[in-house]
Amino acid sequence: MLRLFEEHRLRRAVSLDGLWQLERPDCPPTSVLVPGVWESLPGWADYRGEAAYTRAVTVEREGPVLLRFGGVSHTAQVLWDGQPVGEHYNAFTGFDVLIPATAAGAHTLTVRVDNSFGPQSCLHVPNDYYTYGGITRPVEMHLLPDCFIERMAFYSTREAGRFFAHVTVWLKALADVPGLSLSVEVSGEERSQMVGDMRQIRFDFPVDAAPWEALHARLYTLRAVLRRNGAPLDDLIDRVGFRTVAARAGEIWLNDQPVRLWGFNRHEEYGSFGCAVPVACMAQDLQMALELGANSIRTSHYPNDQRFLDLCDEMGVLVWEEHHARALKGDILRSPVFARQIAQCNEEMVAQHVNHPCIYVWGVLNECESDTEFGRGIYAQCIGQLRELDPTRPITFASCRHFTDICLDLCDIVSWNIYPGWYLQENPRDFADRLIAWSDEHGGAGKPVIISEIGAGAIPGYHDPLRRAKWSEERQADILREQLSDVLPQPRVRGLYVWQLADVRVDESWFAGRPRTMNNKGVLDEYRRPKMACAAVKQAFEEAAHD
Ligand code: ADA
Repeated sequence: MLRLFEEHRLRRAVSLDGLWQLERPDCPPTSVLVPGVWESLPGWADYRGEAAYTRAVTVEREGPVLLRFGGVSHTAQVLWDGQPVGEHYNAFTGFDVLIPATAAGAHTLTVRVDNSFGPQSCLHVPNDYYTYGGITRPVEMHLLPDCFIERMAFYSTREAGRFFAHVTVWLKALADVPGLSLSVEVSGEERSQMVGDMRQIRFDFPVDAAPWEALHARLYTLRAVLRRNGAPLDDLIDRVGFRTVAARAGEIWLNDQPVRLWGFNRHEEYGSFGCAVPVACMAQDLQMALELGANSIRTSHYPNDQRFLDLCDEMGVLVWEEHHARALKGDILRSPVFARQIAQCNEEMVAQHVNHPCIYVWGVLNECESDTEFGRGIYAQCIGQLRELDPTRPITFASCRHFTDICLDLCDIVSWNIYPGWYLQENPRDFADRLIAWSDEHGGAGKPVIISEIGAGAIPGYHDPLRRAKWSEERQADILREQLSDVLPQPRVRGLYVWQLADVRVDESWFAGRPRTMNNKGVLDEYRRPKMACAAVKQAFEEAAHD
């Protein structure tokens, strides 16, 4: 299932996870598990191109059907009984395909998947992480009534110590359905309203609720029920937390208290499962990060699986969630395809993830062109769009344009990717001090600062007793120790993310700079075996927590 809890008590939602048939022109069909990446299969380890997934589906009754995909990497064309019914681009956001009228009985569902690079794919490019192929997140089929709940958005405010719930519910009608009413319920408070011809209905009401805090999560069930002449027709359930978040006066505020964040950048990837990370491995990642003293994760560099965010909600781990853009260059940024794809990614990320209390900030455009006037236009566009879609969260971007960035005035939190002692032969303390002083004079004054990436690489198991050799575990540990002890206590630094939690596969084009064709800056290897750097990071995070 797409989430870690039941989203419906009334609506019939069926999981389509399990064995599907996978085929491509030069290979016999094979049975594969969905979700998964095709790179896990014998003979498919480096396949880039098109392939088709097919399975039989039984629909229990005539009527509208919704197919809900958590993620397909990276382009999907969906066919129902051989007829095209929908398509989607981008591995890291989900999508729905609505089939307004379906006969009861057996049907065939086919998903044509393409993971190739080219002008039609501006977000998935050869990169410092791998673009896998496949249906990589869960799939569900929903049997719908003629009018149904499309989605709901929740946020909370606090006045005089009391929380207020703000809930917007979107309905979709496939036919004229009279006599509709809608109710929402959270923490024992219920509100209802007649629907008439409204398709977007908002409720605002006070609630007695305990706050959602970092590492101390309190979650509440929010349920919307649609009724026809009083009889239940459809419902939708989400889990929400009551909290406020803000960035002002140099601090990040959670429930009006300043918080300091430290943790890891994490790619959604695990050994031979690629980006289709099993939920047990997601939980293990969080447990290991917490054990190392982290209280926060950055979802570099794309929106994550809902189940990972569900775990963060439950464990009280604060999340920097990022849209999908890593170090994209001028020609891509100038393409109209990019403008469309990044706008769609922003829309889907917010619509799908807005209710997660764990997300405290949206990140955009990691290391893109924030030092040119043209690039500034793109940053302004993305940040403006996100502010409209979600006015309740701060916005940031991770920059490597040290001493040249011209976009810091656009965001709420200034974030720097720095690698002193690795790419830069600089003393970490001096470098961070100089950079932060510079950013304070170039649009960042009064804004909290996050060191969004810092780290060094090590090939797992490669040791140097002299602690000098590049890629040795000892050298990585020493560099990280120095970086963290220098940078974490910097008074303007309100957050820091080590690059990165675990090693990941990279595209072949990174061959020259990446031993094992992996990004080896994990403190864990790709199977979560700890490197020596873990001890250095744990000590630094624990010291920061006791400051
Ligand atoms: C960048 C980038 C990361 C990764 C890192 C590195 O800052 O944001 O995705 O590539 O550098 O390992 O060099």
